[in-house]
Amino acid sequence: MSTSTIDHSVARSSFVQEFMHALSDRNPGETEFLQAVEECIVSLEKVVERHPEYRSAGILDRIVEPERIIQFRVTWMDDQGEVHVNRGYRVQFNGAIGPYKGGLRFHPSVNRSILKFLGFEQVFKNSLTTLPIGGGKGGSDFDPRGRSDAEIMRFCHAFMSELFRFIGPDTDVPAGDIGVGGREIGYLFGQYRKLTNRFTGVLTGRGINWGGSLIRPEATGFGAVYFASSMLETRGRSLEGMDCLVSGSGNVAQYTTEKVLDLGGRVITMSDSTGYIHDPNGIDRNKLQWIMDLKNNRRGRIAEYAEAHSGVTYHDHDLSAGSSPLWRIPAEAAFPSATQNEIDGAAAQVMVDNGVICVSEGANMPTMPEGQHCFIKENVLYGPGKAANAGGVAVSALEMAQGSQRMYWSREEVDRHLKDIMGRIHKASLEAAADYGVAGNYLHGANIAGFRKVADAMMDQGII
Ligand code: NDP
Ligand code: 2IT
Repeated sequence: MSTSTIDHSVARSSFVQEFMHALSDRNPGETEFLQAVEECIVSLEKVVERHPEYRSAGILDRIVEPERIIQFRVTWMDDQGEVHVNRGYRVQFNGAIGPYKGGLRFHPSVNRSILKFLGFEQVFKNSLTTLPIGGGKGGSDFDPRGRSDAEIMRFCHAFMSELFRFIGPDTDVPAGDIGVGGREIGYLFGQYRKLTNRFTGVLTGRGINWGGSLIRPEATGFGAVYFASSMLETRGRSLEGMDCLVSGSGNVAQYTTEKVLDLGGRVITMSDSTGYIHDPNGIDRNKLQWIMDLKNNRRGRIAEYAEAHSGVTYHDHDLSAGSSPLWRIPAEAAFPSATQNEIDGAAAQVMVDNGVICVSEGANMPTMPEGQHCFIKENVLYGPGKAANAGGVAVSALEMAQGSQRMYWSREEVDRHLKDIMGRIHKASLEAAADYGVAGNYLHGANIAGFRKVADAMMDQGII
């Protein structure tokens, strides 16, 4: 047991201040990346105090520097014959424990900072899964909204025409993220196969007829709910009968809602980038199916849900102006599942005041630092994204294993592995937190548990 404990206060130690000062000088303007690192380094300070060998081997300085960043031009033609140029990226952040692994995001907000924050988080998350995968992330500032199927296909083919040189089943294995689902993975895989003449497990989230895994589409949302259940269990509670807030209405939000229903809870909100719906009667299975059709096939706005169902209210929100009013609706559990920085300090305080006792992050870094402090101070069961949403990448790694074996596992078998992995992440996070004197703090616990395995692998491999 350590004698040193981690400081919960907002005030930063001089070690953290100096580290962040140097990092921000080296990475000017990369606010999301700096935020993700700071959130982690506060936990790691105590680890390097206990393990001075990490400090002398420069592990912290190395772990915040991506091993490689690739940036490329993506040129494509729209349906009217107009030529467009987008930026494509792949951040190969850390490969110490396995091939780089992480999603591709297609969204107009994508830039180096966002992909570096996501890649950095992915290193710790992938380590927590206990599976042999390093961390990476990629994507483009391409905006898929309003684009035809043919345009999406041409963009994906153009994107892969550059990316294919840098990835491979033992090198770097991308998957989906915001704006990249089964359809896009199909087009990306087709182009990779054409260019290389190889059918390999170079991407995950593949279709079930061409190397995909059952439960991969469901895995992130299911996993976030399994994680919430484990957290609630520590207080003798369950999701049964609980009102839950879900944000987003994409892949993660949809399967979070499905699993909450399986476990007897009620989801009363969902959202998209333009607004949110509040359904006090709860989104039942039929209504969820309706949302899946709306979002996955018709590609419409969540506002349409309020027009099609009675007793539902819809409100616009402008997320650039602050957290969505969605978070002001009284509930007991919350599953932020849209994007980063959705919950600020004020929104977190309102959630706590209104009865939220459990927050499980399906999205990556959805809670801002002030919000995290509020949840921890108020003793909320707070599951940070790198632990709570690790189910998606975990089942991606199971897809890689099935592909290597040329085998398919049943739904039940994959789901059993997923539950087991989420349970182990929960346990490892709790144990690491207790070991460092911050029992019950999943944020520090996940950072520390994820870090140790990568740091030890880097030590074993020498100064590279
Ligand atoms: P989808 O593209 O399927 O859905 C994203 C949802 O979030 C949509 O409802 C979208 O609204 C909304 N959204 C996206 N960007 C913004 C924004 N800037 N402001 C407000 N709303 C926004 O993505 P996923 O469900 O796959 O991803 C959601 C989150 O989960 C992300 O943080 C992602 O990194 C994380 N994640 C995803 C994993 C996966 O396996 N897919 C694994 C682990 C984490 P609209 O429909 O209007 O675009
Ligand atoms: O953020 C994430 O973990 C993902 N987008 C999934 C990555 C993956 O490789 O399945």
